[in-house]
Amino acid sequence: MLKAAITSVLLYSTIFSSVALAQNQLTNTKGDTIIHTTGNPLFKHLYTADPGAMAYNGRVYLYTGHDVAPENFNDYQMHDWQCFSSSDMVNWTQHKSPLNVKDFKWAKDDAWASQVIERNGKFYWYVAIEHATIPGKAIGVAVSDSPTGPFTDARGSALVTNDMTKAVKIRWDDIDPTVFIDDDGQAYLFWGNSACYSAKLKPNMTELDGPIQTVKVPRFTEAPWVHKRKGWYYLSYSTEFPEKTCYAMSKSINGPWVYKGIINEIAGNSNTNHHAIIDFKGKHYFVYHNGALSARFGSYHRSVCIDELFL
Ligand code: FUB
Repeated sequence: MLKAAITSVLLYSTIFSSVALAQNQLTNTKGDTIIHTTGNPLFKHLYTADPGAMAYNGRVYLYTGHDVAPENFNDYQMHDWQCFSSSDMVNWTQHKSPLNVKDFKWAKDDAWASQVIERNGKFYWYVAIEHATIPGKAIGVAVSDSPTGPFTDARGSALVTNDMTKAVKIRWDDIDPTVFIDDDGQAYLFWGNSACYSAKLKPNMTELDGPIQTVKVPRFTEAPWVHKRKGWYYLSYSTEFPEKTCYAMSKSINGPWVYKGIINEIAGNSNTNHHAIIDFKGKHYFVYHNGALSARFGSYHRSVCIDELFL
């Protein structure tokens, strides 16, 4: 019953169902940009990717990657993250970019997928970046007193590096961090590519608290997201390649996870399919990206979209 409901969700659902290629209306105020959106993709004046979303104090905060590769370039170029906020998901404020790979002294480049979460009035931004000295991708965490920053490196070193994970022998398995705080206050970090990893976080949110586990879910590619509803844990993630978004359910955050099906089919014109799930003002939303704004190379020129999610 629940499976049928969640899998019937997304493709054409919602408050933002059509792609409108007109430019956004933009107004500048004090360094922020006000954007009146006209449909999906939300932002048409820049490329946005890998959304992490957070509902906080009556606003949705959207944290995205930023594809800046030249139009004819067939690879990622990503150096900073973007932050948008809105109280109605139609009128958005684009805040000055609060975080750049240069804010992590140990990092080389590649501002890949990320997520911000609030705990005790502080905001923790978990990011994937290429490490400058330990070969491979790594996970860092920045902290701020405000959801719009400024954010600073919370540790001065990576939280996870490629030499800490051994389930697959690739240099990009430590990407796509997501953090979930359970009802008892225990925080968990999930991340991965090709293998899905999880670990407890200490209450300070900046240190692992125990061993790294490998999470057993079928056909895991990347981009995990964890949420809980009515006593069930949901682990949604990107599967196969080009990617779809699927989900598994469990009665425990430690699994076993039972595969349930596809939430979102292959994203138009993009090999990747990275998502977030939030509740806002009594409704559920699925936040994701596609390649709709780019005629060629949409996989490297992505754009964030939001659909209502029917659970
Ligand atoms: O944006 C770079 C990578 O592409 C992300 O880390 C993955 O989730 C995929 O979207």
